[in-house]
Amino acid sequence: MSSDCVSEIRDIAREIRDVTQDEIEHYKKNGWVKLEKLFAPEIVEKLLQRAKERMGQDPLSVSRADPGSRVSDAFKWYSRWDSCSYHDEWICAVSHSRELARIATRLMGVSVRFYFDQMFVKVPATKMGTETPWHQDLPHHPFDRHGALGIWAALVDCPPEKGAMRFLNGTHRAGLFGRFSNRTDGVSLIDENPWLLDQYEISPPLDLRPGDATVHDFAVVHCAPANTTDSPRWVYLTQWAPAGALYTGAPNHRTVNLGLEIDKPLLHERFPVIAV
Ligand SMILES: O=C(O)CCC(=O)C(=O)O
Repeated sequence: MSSDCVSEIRDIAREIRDVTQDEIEHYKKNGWVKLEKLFAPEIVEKLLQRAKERMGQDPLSVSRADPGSRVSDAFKWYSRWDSCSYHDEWICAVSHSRELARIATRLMGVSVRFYFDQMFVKVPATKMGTETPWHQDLPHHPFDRHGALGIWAALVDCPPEKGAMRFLNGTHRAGLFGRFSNRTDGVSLIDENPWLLDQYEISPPLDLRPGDATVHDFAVVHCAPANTTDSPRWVYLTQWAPAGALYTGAPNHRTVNLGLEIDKPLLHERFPVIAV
């Protein structure tokens, strides 16, 4: 990539806006926040274009072993391109930008480590894009502490019927309830803990425009409805961890076979601390 191109990307990254104090307070209180117009239209267009080039207009997942090829979707309800910034320098300049890291830092309140990114495409329900059951992210990740978060940015219009997420306000402080993301028995976190619906309010249905995002704490209980529209829900997700979090060894494809040491920070080129 030429240096001109890199400086053009840096300029684009400057168009990722900062968070306001009200948004930080909403996030701390509820464990999630909606950030309207987080990404400028130029960024959204290019992210979408690159995602479609790699995944196809009628998207399939990108193979982790061979990022040049497409494979059927392992989890059926969405197609994904994992670690896209690792395979695309333009995306990397956005995902690893100070601007995005600053948002994660200000919401988390500590220095942050880039953890992962992904094109996350829920296909229409007629093609298996069914609901994402209630779950927390944190039990699936190898961190010794709370704080990690995901920035989930819509690249297309994303009304409730296309699968914009719902959150149980404040449950990031309610404790951890276990691993429910990849269950095959159909049991969701709420099936085992129905009392949560009495004690915590469900966030309102969200209607996101391209470039709007929701940010959520890995510990907040959340879900997403099925995509009942006839087109794919294109989303770009980045995930961030507290820089000081220590690796616990809990299995996750993001960290497997990277030589990470238990009880040490995630010292690896894939997980840089990004100063803001
Ligand atoms: O996009 C979805 O359907 C679910 C996303 C989610 O659970 C997450 O990003 O943690």
